[in-house]
Amino acid sequence: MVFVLYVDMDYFFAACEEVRHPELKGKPLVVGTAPVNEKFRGVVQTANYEARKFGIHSGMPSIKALDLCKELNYLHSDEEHYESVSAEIIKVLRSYGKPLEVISVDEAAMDITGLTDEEALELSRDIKSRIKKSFGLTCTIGISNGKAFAKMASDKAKPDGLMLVKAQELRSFLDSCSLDKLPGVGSKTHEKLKELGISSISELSKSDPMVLIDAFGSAGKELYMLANGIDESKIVESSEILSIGREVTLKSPATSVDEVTPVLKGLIDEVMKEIEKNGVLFRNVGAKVRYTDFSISAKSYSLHNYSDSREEIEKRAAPMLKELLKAGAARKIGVRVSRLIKTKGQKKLF
Ligand code: DCP
Ligand code: CA
Ligand code: CA
Repeated sequence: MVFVLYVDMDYFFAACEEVRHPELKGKPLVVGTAPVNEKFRGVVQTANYEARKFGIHSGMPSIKALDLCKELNYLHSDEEHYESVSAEIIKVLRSYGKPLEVISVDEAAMDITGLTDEEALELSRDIKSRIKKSFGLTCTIGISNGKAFAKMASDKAKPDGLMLVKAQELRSFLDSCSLDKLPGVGSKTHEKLKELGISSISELSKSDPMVLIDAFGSAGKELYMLANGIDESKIVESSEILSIGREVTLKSPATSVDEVTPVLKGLIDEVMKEIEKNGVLFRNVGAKVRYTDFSISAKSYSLHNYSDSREEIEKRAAPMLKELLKAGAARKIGVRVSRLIKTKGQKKLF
C-alpha cells in the first residue's frame, strides 16, 4: 500500500474570508450562495467553527442558519478567489517534490512512501506551518498506509490537527470511526448497508463479501477491503492545470434542460477541445447555474475512474443541470471538469 499524507483545509471558504475580513475572525460566519443583494437566501456552503457550535453546517438553507444564530455573519461566495488560494496552496505542496493528487478545491494526497513515521510527522508540521505562514490558513493532515485511511485520519483530527495512524493501529482506528466516515459510504450506501444489517465498520469487515458484491457490484468489494484495512488505490499525479471549464450567458432565461441542450453541447465541445489540447483525463464533472436573481448554484459528480470521454461529461452534466434548473430560471450555465491528470505515460494505470 502507499504511504499517504492527506491535507484537508479547515472550513476552507469561510477561512479564506476570515483572512480578507480579519474583523470577522472569532465570530460566527457562513459563506453562502444567496443572490447578490439578498442575504440569507440560498444555502450555506460552509460555516466557520464558531458558527458550527450553533449546529450550522454545509448545505443548510441560510435562512435556517440565521434562525439558529441571530448574530450570524454572512458573506457571498467568491469561488474564483477560493480557487486562486487553492492553486497557491497546491504550489506549496508540489514544492516538496513528491507525487501529489489534487482531490478537490481543498484536499490533496501526497505519496510519501519511503518516509519513516517520524519523517512523515516532521514533513506534516512543516507543511502546516508553511500554509499558516503564507496564507494565514489552518489545515488538518492525516497520515496512513492508504489514501482512504489518511483521509479518515484527517477527518478525525479536524480542525488544525495532525494524526498518524500506524499500520498496527489501523484496525482499532477503523473500529473507532462510524460507518459513514468510510470513503465511498454516502447516504444511499449507508441506508442500503443498514438494510443488510451492517451498521459499523467492524460489522462490514466481518460481513460476506459476496453479499456486498451482489448489492453494490465492484464497489462492494472495495468497501469490504477498506473495512479490512486494505486500500489498493494509488496516488495519481495531478496535471498542472487544475480544472477546465466553460460558461455562457443564455440569450433568454431557461427553465428546463431541454432548452439548453444545444448550448450545453457547445460548452462540452469547447471543454473537450481543451481536454484534448492539454492531454488530460478528468475524474470530476461539475455543472453550474447563475439564476436570473444572480444567485449561483453548482453541483459536481466524482467518477469512479479517470476518463476522457465526451459521453461521460454529457451523461453527468445534463442531470445535474436538470436538478439545478428546478430551483429557478438560468441566466448563465457552465460545465467544468476537474481532478485532472496527464494522459501521457499514465494510461497503463487504468
Ligand atoms: N462546499 C460547498 N458545498 C457543500 C460542501 C462544501 O460549496 N455542500 C465547499 C465549501 C467548503 C469547501 O467546499 O469550504 C470544502 O468542503 P469541506 O467539506 O472540506 O468543508 P470545509 O473545508 O468547509 O470544513 P472542514 O473544516 O470540515 O473541512
Ligand atoms: Ca476542508
Ligand atoms: Ca474537503
